[in-house]
Amino acid sequence: MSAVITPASKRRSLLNPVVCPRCWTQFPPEDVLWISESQELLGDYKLGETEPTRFLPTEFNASGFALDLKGFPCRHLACPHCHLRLPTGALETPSSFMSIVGAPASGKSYFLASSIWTLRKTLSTNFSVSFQDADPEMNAPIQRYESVHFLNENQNKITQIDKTEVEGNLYNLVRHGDENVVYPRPFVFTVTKRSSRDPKTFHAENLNLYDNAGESWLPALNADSALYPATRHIAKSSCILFIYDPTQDVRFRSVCREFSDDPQLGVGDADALGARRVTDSRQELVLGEMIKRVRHFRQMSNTQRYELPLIIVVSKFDIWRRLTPEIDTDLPIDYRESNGRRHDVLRLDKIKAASEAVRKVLAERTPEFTRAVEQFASNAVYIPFSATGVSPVFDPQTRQTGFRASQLKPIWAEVPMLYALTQATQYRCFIPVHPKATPSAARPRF
Ligand SMILES: Nc1nc2c(ncn2[C@@H]2O[C@H](COP(=O)(O)OP(=O)(O)OP(=O)(O)O)[C@@H](O)[C@H]2O)c(=O)[nH]1
Ligand SMILES: [Mg+2]
Repeated sequence: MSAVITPASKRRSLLNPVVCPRCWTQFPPEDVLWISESQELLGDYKLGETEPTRFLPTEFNASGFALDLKGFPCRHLACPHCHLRLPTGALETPSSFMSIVGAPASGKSYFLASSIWTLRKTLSTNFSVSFQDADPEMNAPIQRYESVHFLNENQNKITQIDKTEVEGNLYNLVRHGDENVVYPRPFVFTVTKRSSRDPKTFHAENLNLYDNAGESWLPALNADSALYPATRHIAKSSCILFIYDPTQDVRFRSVCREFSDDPQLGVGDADALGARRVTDSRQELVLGEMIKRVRHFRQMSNTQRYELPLIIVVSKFDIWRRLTPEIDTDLPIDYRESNGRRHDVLRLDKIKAASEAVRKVLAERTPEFTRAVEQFASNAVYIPFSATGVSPVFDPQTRQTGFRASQLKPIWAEVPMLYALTQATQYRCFIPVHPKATPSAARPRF
């Protein structure tokens, strides 16, 4: 259920329970901690000496902001369990989660950069949905991803998004008793839409996404644990996006070499191979590990099927698109008219048609993968996707590998997330869908 915000309701209606997007603990809103503002109030027993002190307030100012021990009004809230800062609006706006899963170098970070960048525009232009950083400071890493390619001053400079590490600035360390627990940092977006029934009312949801390192999804003992719960958002997520990279499979690579010289296929200049972060993970094993974790954290039996949406995002479509010439890569967005007003709809029939074409190609070459997907999930869809639309290039002079902003042409960059938003129950009212094309006679003339 999304938060309903009306201008008349000056009093805030609080969620109960609130879900922390950092440690996924549920807590009543009255337990929330405030973060001191005074520079003299430093030190928190869970976060360390340099962090502002967290506290349960006893005094508030006239605007309802807690006063810290030095009398300064505070702005930020923290989770009572992990003490990490909560995104703005966390007490009023429900949190929902989507999990992005995939092997190292499968394209997860590029997926995030390219889909968030395009979603910001498409959601507002086509669907009158606002998609904003719930807390720009928390979302800084993803803004950096977007800037690397889409807002680069020098459009010809070769740049690339770095590999996601298993430690560093995408994680927070929290002391619980004698143990340190490392939580992944969420990227939080507030998705807001005006109600069609009552234009004075808005629906809002906080969407939480995480950029895990591929290593955290591998079937290894310490890839995810109680002290390193890097992937446990999967227990909460209303939709899983599994990034499948065909170039990591030798059977795909040999076919694609016939028409592509992308360095990830192991062709061309040996130096340019730097462009291919060699991993060759067996992706059906990564899928198997994900299934194991989903079953464990959701307490599902081995025979129970997963009924929430599972989207297999088949990445690097620019390389393998020749295998599916029937896929129409125009955006699957069309328009309808009702009561003399035009509104855009997502064409599910085009997505289903693309899914069938992609599934056929995968089932021919990697049948073990499609079989595992379909045994597990009753609601699986395969969506082709390219974050860049072109292959990485290698500059022998600077010895740099990456992409030039001027050459990027993402393909269906926003489609997997748009589809996910139509499937996750929390967002069903945000994007209208339609099962078929608008008859040409019904199309508005301009
Ligand atoms: N041709 C092509 N290459 C891509 C595309 N997207 C990503 N790549 C390449 O794939 C590499 C890996 O992509 P990442 O997004 O960093 O992969 P990741 O899944 O985040 O990897 P980890 O951080 O190691 O888990 C990049 O360095 C790019 O060179 C694409 O759409 N087309
Ligand atoms: Mg990454």
